Amino acid sequence: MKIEQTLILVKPDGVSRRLVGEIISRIEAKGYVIADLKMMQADRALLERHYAEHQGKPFFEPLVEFMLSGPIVAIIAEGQRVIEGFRSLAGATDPTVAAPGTIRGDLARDQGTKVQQNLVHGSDSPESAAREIAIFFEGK
Ligand code: D4T
Repeated sequence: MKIEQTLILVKPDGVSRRLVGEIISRIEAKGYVIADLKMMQADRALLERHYAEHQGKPFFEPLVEFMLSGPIVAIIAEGQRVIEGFRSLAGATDPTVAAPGTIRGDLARDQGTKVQQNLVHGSDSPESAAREIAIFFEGK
């Protein structure tokens, strides 16, 4: 059986707040394997591909601007049901209501910005994971 993989991003707020280690620790402590990892500065073309489903929504441009505002860390994590498991570790999109115990619930809050600064992204389905891994890790 092929072990499932997911694409995780530590967003610019996670890097600038020095939470990369904390976030990776939570992924590893849960038992998932870090299969690949890189720090990078995303460009607009890459983000427009990644967030294609959100094109035209009011938060799209603020989201792209936020994701361009500093370096991010792209991670491939793997393990049985890691897609679902990381979404659970991350917590709800809105950090104000994300459950305590989750990455967003413990470490993020509303900053009054046009887009939620919620520390992490995680793929939401096997199809998204395959698509997003190909965007951030060409050739994988
Ligand atoms: P990502 O994609 O970053 O893991 O977040 P989610 O899967 O939890 O949320 P998403 O793709 O629906 O949204 C992408 C990104 O946009 C921000 N956002 C989203 C926002 O600021 N306001 C909104 O109403 C929505 C839906 C948060 C994450």
